[in-house]
Amino acid sequence: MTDLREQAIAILRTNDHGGYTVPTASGLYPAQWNWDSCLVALGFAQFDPDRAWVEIETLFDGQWADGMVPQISFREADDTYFPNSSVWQAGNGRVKTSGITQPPVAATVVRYLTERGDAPRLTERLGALLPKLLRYHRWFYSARDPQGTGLVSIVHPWESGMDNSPVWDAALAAVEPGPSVAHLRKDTGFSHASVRPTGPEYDRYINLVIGYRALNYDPAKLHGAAPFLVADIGFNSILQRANRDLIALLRGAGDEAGAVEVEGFAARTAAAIEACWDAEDGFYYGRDTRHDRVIRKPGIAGLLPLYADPTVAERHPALLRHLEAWLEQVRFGVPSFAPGTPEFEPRRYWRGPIWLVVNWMVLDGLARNGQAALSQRVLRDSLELVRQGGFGEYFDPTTGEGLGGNSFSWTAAMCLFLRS
Ligand code: 9YW
Repeated sequence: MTDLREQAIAILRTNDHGGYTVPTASGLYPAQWNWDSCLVALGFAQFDPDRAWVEIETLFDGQWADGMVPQISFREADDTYFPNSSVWQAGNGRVKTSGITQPPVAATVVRYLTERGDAPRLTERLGALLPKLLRYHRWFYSARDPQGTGLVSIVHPWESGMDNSPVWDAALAAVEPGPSVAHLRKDTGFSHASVRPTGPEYDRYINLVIGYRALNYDPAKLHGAAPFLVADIGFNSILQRANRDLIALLRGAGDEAGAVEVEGFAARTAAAIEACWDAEDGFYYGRDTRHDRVIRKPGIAGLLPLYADPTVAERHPALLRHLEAWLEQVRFGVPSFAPGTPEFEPRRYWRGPIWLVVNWMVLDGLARNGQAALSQRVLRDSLELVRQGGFGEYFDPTTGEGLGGNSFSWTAAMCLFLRS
């Protein structure tokens, strides 16, 4: 058997469709996904630094005039995916895209690539990307937090990247299902229906898209009209970490005005994330902005303030006790939702399975918070999962079985990155 590193490199090379990487070789996702591309760049950086930058550069070719970086850029035949570009009917004139975004890891990844310092034309490339990153972050605060609360809201579960997490159940149930799309779905032709989101969830996902399409994805209208409007704790933590990384990049490049502007965003968000701490449960919860209520559901997103802020563990050791309790109940960590709860399903997508990209955020956050032993535990589990479960899309925390799409790009990338 070839070495894991060689297998991971082969997967990234195979899934490289010419400057952008499809998430899987299986045909399940025939396009460029936003956070997949950024996280895949961390893998390319381990063997082809130039190609790592190209991944981010192509992603930003899809950026909209208002600054949004879309969830999906459609760059090839997309008939095996639903909803494809003909359903979304969106883009920036150059690239066909979806009309929503995804967790903004770009600035964090660009900082990592910059600090490695091993790519050709680095200063020039960073100089070209920085204004785009700044416009992206500005867009979040104007389009998705018009009241200046410090928390940005997502308008679709797909924006969270954690599509069918139980965290969305109540907010999504309040959305009109619209007509059934069961006959249009393509995903269940690639993966068994039992490990994918359900029919009622898909009907609502699509009905949201149709509603937003009718508004031309205009942010000024979306925030007021979106039936699904959620200030997710994971999304805001990822944005906050990216704010901090963007500040460092801007300052490093001598853009003091830009750095100060993002410091303003970050100060608001730091305070707002802290206000999400629930002292009674010892956990961080996001809010349903549309219905003005706390979402008291223990998803892995509640651990991500660790990734945003190195002082969380010191302030809230109770958060670590949750993680330890979760790890005691499964063979491998970290499950995407608290095991032992009625909603926990170890094989169904974001309702329990492990996703290595989120494992990276958790273990990185733990390490920055001085929790070396716990961080090492999550690292060991992550690499062991690939060793014995292969390069699946996600993994069953009770057995370690790889599930979903195969030869998965971000799993291969995390294997390379975490071994480095
Ligand atoms: C979809 C590509 C994407 C990821 C998401 C994951 C899934 C399905 O696959 O979304 O149809 O968009 O939930 O996080 O980016 O790997």
